[in-house]
Amino acid sequence: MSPTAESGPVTTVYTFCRYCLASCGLEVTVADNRVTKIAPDKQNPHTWQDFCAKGRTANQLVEHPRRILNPMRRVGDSYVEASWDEAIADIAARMTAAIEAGGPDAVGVYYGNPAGFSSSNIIFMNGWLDAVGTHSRYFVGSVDQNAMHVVAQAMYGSILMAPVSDVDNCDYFLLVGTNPAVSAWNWLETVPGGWRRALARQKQGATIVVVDPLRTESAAKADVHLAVRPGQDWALLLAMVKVILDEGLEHARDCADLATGVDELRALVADADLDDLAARCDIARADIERVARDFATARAAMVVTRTGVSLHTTGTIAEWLGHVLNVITGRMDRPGGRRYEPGYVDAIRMSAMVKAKPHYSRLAGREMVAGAHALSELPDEITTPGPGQIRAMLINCGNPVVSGPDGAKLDAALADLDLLVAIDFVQRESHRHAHWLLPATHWLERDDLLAFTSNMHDEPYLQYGAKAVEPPPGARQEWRIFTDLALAMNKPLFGARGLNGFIRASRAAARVTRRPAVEFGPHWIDRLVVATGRKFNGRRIKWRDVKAHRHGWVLGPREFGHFREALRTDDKRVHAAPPQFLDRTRELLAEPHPQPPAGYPFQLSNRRHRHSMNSWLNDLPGLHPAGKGNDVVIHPKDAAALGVCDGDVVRVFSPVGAIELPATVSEAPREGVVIVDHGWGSAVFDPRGGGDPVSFGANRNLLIDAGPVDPLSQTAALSSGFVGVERVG
Ligand SMILES: Nc1nc2c(c(=O)[nH]1)N[C@H]1C(S)=C(S)[C@@H](COP(=O)(O)OP(=O)(O)OC[C@H]3O[C@@H](n4cnc5c(=O)[nH]c(N)nc54)[C@H](O)[C@@H]3O)O[C@H]1N2
Ligand SMILES: Nc1nc2c(c(=O)[nH]1)N[C@H]1C(S)=C(S)[C@@H](COP(=O)(O)OP(=O)(O)OC[C@H]3O[C@@H](n4cnc5c(=O)[nH]c(N)nc54)[C@H](O)[C@@H]3O)O[C@H]1N2
Ligand code: SF4
Ligand SMILES: [Mo]
Repeated sequence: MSPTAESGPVTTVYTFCRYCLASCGLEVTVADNRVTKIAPDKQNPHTWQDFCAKGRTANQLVEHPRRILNPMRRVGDSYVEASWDEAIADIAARMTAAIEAGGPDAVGVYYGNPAGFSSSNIIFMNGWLDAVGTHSRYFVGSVDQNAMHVVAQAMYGSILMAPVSDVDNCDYFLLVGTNPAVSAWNWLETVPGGWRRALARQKQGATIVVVDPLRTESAAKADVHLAVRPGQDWALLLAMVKVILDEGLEHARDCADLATGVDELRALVADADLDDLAARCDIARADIERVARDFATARAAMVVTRTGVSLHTTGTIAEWLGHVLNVITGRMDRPGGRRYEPGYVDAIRMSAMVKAKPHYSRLAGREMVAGAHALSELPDEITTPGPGQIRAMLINCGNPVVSGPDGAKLDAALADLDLLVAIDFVQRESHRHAHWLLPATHWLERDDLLAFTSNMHDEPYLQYGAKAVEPPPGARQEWRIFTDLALAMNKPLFGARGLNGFIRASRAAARVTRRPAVEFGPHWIDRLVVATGRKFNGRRIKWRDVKAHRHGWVLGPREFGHFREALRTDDKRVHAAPPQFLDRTRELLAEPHPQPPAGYPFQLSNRRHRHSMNSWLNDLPGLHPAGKGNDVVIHPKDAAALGVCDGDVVRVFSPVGAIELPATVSEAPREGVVIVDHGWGSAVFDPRGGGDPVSFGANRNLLIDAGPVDPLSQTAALSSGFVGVERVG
């Protein structure tokens, strides 16, 4: 029997951390329904080695002094607690009124990164959105991984086709725009302990190349560090493709058989000039040639691209060229390269079953990416009158005023709504104008299978995310909130007629039989997913075996040979040169070299820290000393020219905003680039106690213009906008 919170005064629960996709196995000690200790679960066969202070202090968020414990309704400038019945009834009535006045698109949603760490949340939220029939869907993709989705769709036929890294067999790592020493080896894939494993390969002779404008913790350990100009990875990677194709270093068989479009690539690179590309990315031509040759001729190699590549207006092309390098040098589905892990659930097939008609945004006219529109479009969609104008909005696990471009513009738009609902633990910056705050449960307080990340792990792996403690009585899981809203709005959940009646009946049956499991909920879906999942050793996985493997379960060996069968392109080949990417690259080649606009001579880049998780852990005293904020890191030569000394307070400004923060003078960034971590400057309010909001550091995304975006991924220049810097006082 797996222990639960009720089974005794002191219990140990084995589960996993759901802050990041490293998914570290945890051993959680519980006494009286309180978490007293969180340690790595060293019996977990797949993942615990990345275990960090964020996981260790997760109970501090559960016990956050400002945690919202019951639904709270705004009355004037403050909040009063209300019952769930009141909350659901009022929200449903106001959303229904918005729909009656303006159609289904009048109701919008933004869902952030943590939503992806709860299958029940994502599935039931989409069920509710389909019930409402709204296209006003916004998510974190346009400020994170959209470039990858666009590339995966065009090259492999599915937005979810995410190749995983075979780190332990790799001889040559080309890591572009990623800092795995800090962020762990994860994005739309996860290699637990990936950075240590790469360093172990390095000890055995492997080469690590890090491409990053900042000398990061990872760059410091690398054999080669290329300090690229922000946003110009596309030029660097295109130059490498050119060297490889011009010198005949490609993998002939894969170029002829696995991939289509290699001739189009040859034509593209024939039109590009190496010196021009080298000047754009500001890496010496000789270094580019050397790395390209070493990469192409290494026995086993991989390119890995991440947020440092995607968060620019050139992000999709750079992301694409990273995949191209892997494909043309024969790195797909080969040891030491990038593999496809089928996992126990075929998420690609599941996602292909949802056939949505393309939708173009009302004002910008852009098509959805991965089922959602771009965050940069949201403010105008709220404030511009006309059919389809958003009047009611729900924020599910997100802080878009801090995570997205031009936070001030979004903040003003959110203030203009007729209804803003936030589901979260605490009231943060983006929830400032909320009419309703709905208390969420933490992953320590809920069970979840998290099945659809199954093929992102670097080996077939399954762990049931058991809850460690019961949530506060007033908190609710998102799936329950979305189901209640669908029922109250009389809209059929999942757009499935008859389902609402069935849900009501199952609830009544659960009450009568006093068996909560009888109620329709995500546990039904979890069981179905496992029962219909892939076979291992010729047998289907049994639910009781899932529960029995408390420390997690490696279902079988890492296998090669699944990549081709997973392709969803019509011809089952990799499309190495999608025409829209060729066109966009030619556009970029025709553009003049990047020049800072007058008055804004620096490029603003970003980095992460081990103890921050985007915007949501920066106020925890267990992770950050009180009063700590972010700083702006400036190269000594730039600092000298500005007359700025280490510790001085400076103003960083752009055409759309300005922030003040202390300067750190350091040789880590390349000249002309200043670094400010995102995620800071988010107020944490006190809707229950009425205390003043607390806020640490500055929101650097106030400086990012939301106007210019990558036309393919719809991402703004989050990590390459131009700014000015001046000393204050
Ligand atoms: N300039 C710049 N901007 C960036 C980035 C960058 O590198 N540079 N990185 C981008 C990336 S990669 C990301 S992922 C985004 C993040 O962007 P977002 O996802 O919009 O923001 P987060 O800061 O992750 O905020 C998540 C919120 O969800 C809440 N939350 C956590 N767990 C739960 C839960 O289980 N239920 C509910 N209801 N709420 C929960 C937290 O309290 C927090 O308020 O930021 C992006 N923004
Ligand atoms: N500790 C911690 N871990 C995390 C997170 C966190 O917030 N904190 N967030 C999680 C999430 S949501 C995500 S998406 C992943 C992200 O994982 P990563 O993408 O590895 O995230 P970062 O550590 O920000 O690394 C991005 C690197 O890109 C560099 N960079 C910036 N601009 C450019 C550029 O133009 N070109 C190149 N080549 N490099 C550039 C930055 O200097 C930075 O070192 O991390 C996850 N893990
Ligand atoms: S936040 Fe830390 S403990 Fe949690 S999964 Fe990521 S690396 Fe592991
Ligand atoms: Mo992210």
